[in-house]
This record gives sequence, C-alpha cells and structure tokens, in this order.
Amino acid sequence: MEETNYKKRGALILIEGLDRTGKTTQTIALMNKLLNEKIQANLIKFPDRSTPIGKLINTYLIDKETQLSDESAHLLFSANRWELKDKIINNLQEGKIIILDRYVYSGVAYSSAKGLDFNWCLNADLGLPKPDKTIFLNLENDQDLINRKGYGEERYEVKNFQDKVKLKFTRFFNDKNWEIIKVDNKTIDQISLEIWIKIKDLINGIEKPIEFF
Ligand code: DGP
Ligand code: NA
Ligand code: NA
Repeated sequence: MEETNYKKRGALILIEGLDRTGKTTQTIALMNKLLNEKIQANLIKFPDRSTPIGKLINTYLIDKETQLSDESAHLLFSANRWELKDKIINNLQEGKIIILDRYVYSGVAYSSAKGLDFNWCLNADLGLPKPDKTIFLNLENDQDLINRKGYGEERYEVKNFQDKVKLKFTRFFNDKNWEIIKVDNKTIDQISLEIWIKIKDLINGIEKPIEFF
C-alpha cells in the first residue's frame, strides 16, 4: 500500500488585495495573534524592498520618473519572489507558519492590468510554493479607496488602474483555497476575527506536501 503519512509542516497563508485595503495591518495582527498563541510564524511582505532587487523595485514604485519596461518590471517583482523561495519552503518544513503580504496573484493582477499577457505573467512564477489559503480583502465600494491614508503616493495608486487590477484579481476568486472577505464598513478587529475563523484549522500544521504553482 502506498505510504501517505507526510511529516507535518507549517501552513502557507496569503493575504491579498488592492492597495490600501488593510493587508499590512491584517498580516501584522495575524502574526501577533499567532505569537501570542505560542505558534511559530514568520511574516514575509512582497515586494521585499530590502534585497538588492527589492531596492530597484522600491525606486521604481516611489519615483514615477523611473523608466522600466512593463516586462522587465514584472520580472523584477517575480525575481524578488524567487529570492525568498527557499526560505519559505525551509520555514514550512520546520513547521513554521508563513504569512504572506501579497504574492504571485498580485504579480499577475498588476502586471496583466498594464496589458501584459495573463499567462506570460503567471509563467514567470511557475514553480513557487502555492498558498494553502489565500484571503482576498475586498473593498466592494472602492470609491472609498482614494480617501484612505497615503493613497496616491506610489506608482499604481490611481483609481482607474486599480479598477483594472481588481478585474484581473476576480479571475482567481473561484480558485481552490481562495476566500474573499468584504472589508467595507468593518473595524480592523472584525476583519481580523473573520481572517482567524478562515485560517484556524491550519494553525496546527498540515499533513500534505507543499503544492506549487
Ligand atoms: P505594497 O508594498 O504592498 O504597497 O506593494 C507595492 C506595489 O507593487 C503595489 O502597488 C502592488 C505592486 N506589485 C506587487 N507585486 C507586483 C508584480 O509582480 N508586478 C507588478 N507590476 N506590480 C506588483
Ligand atoms: Na501600495
Ligand atoms: Na500594504
């Protein structure tokens, strides 16, 4: 008989959404809750602006004068995810939970919203570990977006562009392991609780192999 007992590993949990929908607040809150529960976890935010590639990306995002073709920008964002691949896998295998603030889906949604081919964008990320759960923070009335703190400071924070990105993200809404949380008119704590309910079955580890894009 085939052996199907896998060693327990940590879960890969991703929080996605448009700019200024509260991803960073929620990933930090989730991280703190896990640590309070004495569960080992690590938070990785993409783009990771601290690496050499991440520094280039940061310049590109904050300095709207920086010229980069859409393709090369995409490949830099993708390379930035590949830089962290081994760390993610090693952490999961050590039993740690990894919380991601953006990942492959942001890559595909933002870059294809600029007109690049959807599958070309995804191809660059094929082989990266796939999240066990993706939670999309959905602002249904996104007219509110432009009133959020700091909005418009970075390259992609333009309402018309965000609408296109949203449309690309919706192509993933029915994917396996995707959950959509409506964030309109909810407090930070309410949203945190909804996230917790969706991930609490994963916090004690998973007995299946890591999946890959
Ligand atoms: P943040 O630090 O979460 O605000 O993200 C920075 C910006 O980068 C945000 O507007 C989303 C965008 N972004 C993230 N990943 C990718 C990618 O792979 N391609 C492109 N074009 N944009 C991305
Ligand atoms: Na942003
Ligand atoms: Na953010």
